[in-house]
Amino acid sequence: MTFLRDEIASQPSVWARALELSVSGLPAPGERVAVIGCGTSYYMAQAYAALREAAGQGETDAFPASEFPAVRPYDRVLALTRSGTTTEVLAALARCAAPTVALTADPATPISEAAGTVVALPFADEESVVQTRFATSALLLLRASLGESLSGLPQAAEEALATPLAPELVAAEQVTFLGTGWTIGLANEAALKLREAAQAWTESYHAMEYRHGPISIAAPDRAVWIFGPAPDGLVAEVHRTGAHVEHAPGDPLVSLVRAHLLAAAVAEARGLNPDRPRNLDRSVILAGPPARN
Ligand code: F1P
Repeated sequence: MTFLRDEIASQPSVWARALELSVSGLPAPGERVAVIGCGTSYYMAQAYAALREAAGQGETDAFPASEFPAVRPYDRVLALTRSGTTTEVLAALARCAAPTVALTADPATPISEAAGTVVALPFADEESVVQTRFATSALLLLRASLGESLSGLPQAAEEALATPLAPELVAAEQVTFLGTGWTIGLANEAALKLREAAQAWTESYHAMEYRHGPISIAAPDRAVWIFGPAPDGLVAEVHRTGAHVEHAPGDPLVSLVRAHLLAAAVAEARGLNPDRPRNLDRSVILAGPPARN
């Protein structure tokens, strides 16, 4: 058993704990908000930003922390960081004029000095370098703050964890993940998970952009995984390429948990330790002052 497997499996109970939290300091309706993070945390920022804006709660932009445009007049900046130590996140917060809030697994880190308000999810912290449950729990908490009713998701995740993956997915030589709106962030995250944990060849696209070139990659022994609603005709079109299509009904965040399972399964099939991915640490801590934009 790896930490990654344990942490993936713990998501139903960790999600239930996240949903019990009552937090303050998160963006209020009507505020103009920027959400920043790096890697997985950036992809969760993308998902939340799209959901918040779609919910009519205000203009919301997501940026990789390194690209945060500090000159723009935001009402609040939200940073996501499991470790609380990622250099680019700390540097971006230092340049913010607006009130800042950070979501972290570890408040005993520099993030607590850098952000005006800290929301901690220590019970979602992880041993594996590869993030799963912190990211999904943070997104769940943020979705709940938008007024979504999510009490059924822990049970749905439990069922998803108990359902075997299609053998075509585990054997696929390449997987492309697609999304629309908020699920673009999930597609990006799923693709990153397989690269980190399993050194797998993955790609991710906006679903409607997929026809504009990337579909050339689809072929037998490859797979396409669609998060959220599939654009009209796309599933049939991908089927015609011979690629396996994965498109589960239900909440797309639950589908992301199955992508976690795929990352673990492919790593195991390749004899890799997904807890300690090649060339990767728990967080990126850069020496010297980070580049400013
Ligand atoms: C962000 C991150 C992770 C990545 C790796 C390096 O960390 O980029 O997404 O998987 O572990 O760090 P954090 O700011 O959320 O701690």
